[in-house]
Amino acid sequence: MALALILVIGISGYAIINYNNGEAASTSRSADSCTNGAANYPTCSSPNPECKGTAACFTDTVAYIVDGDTLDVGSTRIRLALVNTPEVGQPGYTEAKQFTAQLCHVGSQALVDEDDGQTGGSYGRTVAVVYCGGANLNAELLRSGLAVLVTYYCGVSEFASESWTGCP
Ligand SMILES: [Ca+2]
Repeated sequence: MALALILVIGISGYAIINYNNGEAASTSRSADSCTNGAANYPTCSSPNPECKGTAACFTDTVAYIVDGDTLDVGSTRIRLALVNTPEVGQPGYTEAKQFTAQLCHVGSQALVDEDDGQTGGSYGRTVAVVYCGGANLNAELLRSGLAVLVTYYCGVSEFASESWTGCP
C-alpha cells in the first residue's frame, strides 16, 4: 500500500515537472512566428535569400564544420555574425556543432552574406550570415537556444537591425 502511494506521488511529480517544462518551452520563445522575416513557421526559411550590403556575397559548398559558430564554405572560413556557441569542452558544444552540421550539412550549398559592418573579419575568418536551404543559420542557432547573442557587436553589425538578432 505504502509502495503504491509512493508510486502515485512519484508519477504525479513527474507529470508536473513535464508540464512545467512544456510551459517554459512555450513561453520562452516568441510563439508560432519566425524572427527572421520568413512566414513559414516552424521552418522559417525563405525560398531565395539574398545578400544585403556590398561586402562579399557568394554561394559555395559547405566543406567543413569547425564548431557551432564556425564553418568552411568553399575555401572560406566563416565566423557567424553576432552569435556565439560554446567552445570545445564547454556544455552545449556538441549540441551546437550538431545543429550547425544538420542545418548546413557538408556537401550542401550555402549562401554567405558577409557582415558589411565587420569586413575586417575575426582572426582571419569572414564574419557573415550563412543561409542553408533558405534558413538563416545564425538566426536558427539563436532561436534554438544553442547560441547566445554577442551584444558587443550590435553596435557595428550590418544585421543588428534585423529582428532575429534581438539586438537592442
Ligand atoms: Ca552583407
